[in-house]
Amino acid sequence: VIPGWFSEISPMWPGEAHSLKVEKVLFQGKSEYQNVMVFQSSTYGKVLVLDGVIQLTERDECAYQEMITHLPLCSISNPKKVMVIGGGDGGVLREVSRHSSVEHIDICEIDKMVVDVSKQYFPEVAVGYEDPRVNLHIGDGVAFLKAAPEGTYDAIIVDSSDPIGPAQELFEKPFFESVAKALRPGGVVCTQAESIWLHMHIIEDIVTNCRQIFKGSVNYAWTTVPTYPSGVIGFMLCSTEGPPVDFKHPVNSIDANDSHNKSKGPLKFYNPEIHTAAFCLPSFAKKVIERK
Ligand code: AAT
Repeated sequence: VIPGWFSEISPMWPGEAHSLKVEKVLFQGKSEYQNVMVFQSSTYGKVLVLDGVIQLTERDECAYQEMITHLPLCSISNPKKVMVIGGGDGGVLREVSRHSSVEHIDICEIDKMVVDVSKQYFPEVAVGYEDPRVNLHIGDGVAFLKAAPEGTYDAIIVDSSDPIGPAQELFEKPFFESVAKALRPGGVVCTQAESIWLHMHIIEDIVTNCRQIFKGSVNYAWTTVPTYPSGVIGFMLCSTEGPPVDFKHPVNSIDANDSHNKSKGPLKFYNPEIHTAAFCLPSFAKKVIERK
């Protein structure tokens, strides 16, 4: 550990640790679920850390939040009812609310401290909460979805932390079963699905489960996020039985002139070309994911 630097050390990426220079620690607290920290870094703006793991930085959050949201929402026409699991910082909400067809957004975040800290230190991310279509539920996403009425959502976005700690069950089969039940026929899910460089075994398990549960299509996409372990992160995108969804060819675009959009500023990362490209996999990953 280098004095004055934050190093992200975890058994989920043994033998390596990405470090950022710390200008100032702005917040440190312990919630019912995890340690919460915010610091000002020298080169990535403010950083949100949960249990020693980076959740977002101001500089590169766009790459993650825009992709985890627009990959599913631009793959179907006129999404109306959207559910977000996790994502307490509000960044995914900010992106969902760019879609003018959306009428109702539920979010279920387990940790109220993440919501409060984000509103205080990350106003440009937490701006997502200002949309009147958003309904915030504080609680466990697993229990929330289990209790959700069947066939309700057009899209479910699982913006979850890593499977050590409160998010563990969000990577397990019963959770994916609840997701499938809560979606309408031909509805879509996009879940945070870790790194092809570090977590091929986790990805393999997710793919196996999803192929059994989602009778529409099952795809893996990825993006670059410099401050996430190995600098890349992936998403599992699936659809339920019903009207077919071709995730690789977006059918829905984001209208830059829409009033919902003007107030948020332009997209920084997502465009239709990068949407299609995100599904191209390196050979070593393709071999494992497409064999499943
Ligand atoms: N958008 C920032 C990126 C995240 S945030 C993940 C969120 O999931 C956290 O706020 C955490 O409190 C919440 N969470 C964890 N478990 C649950 C649960 N069971 N129910 C609801 N919310 C939950 C993800 C960063 C990925 C990091 C990659 N290394």
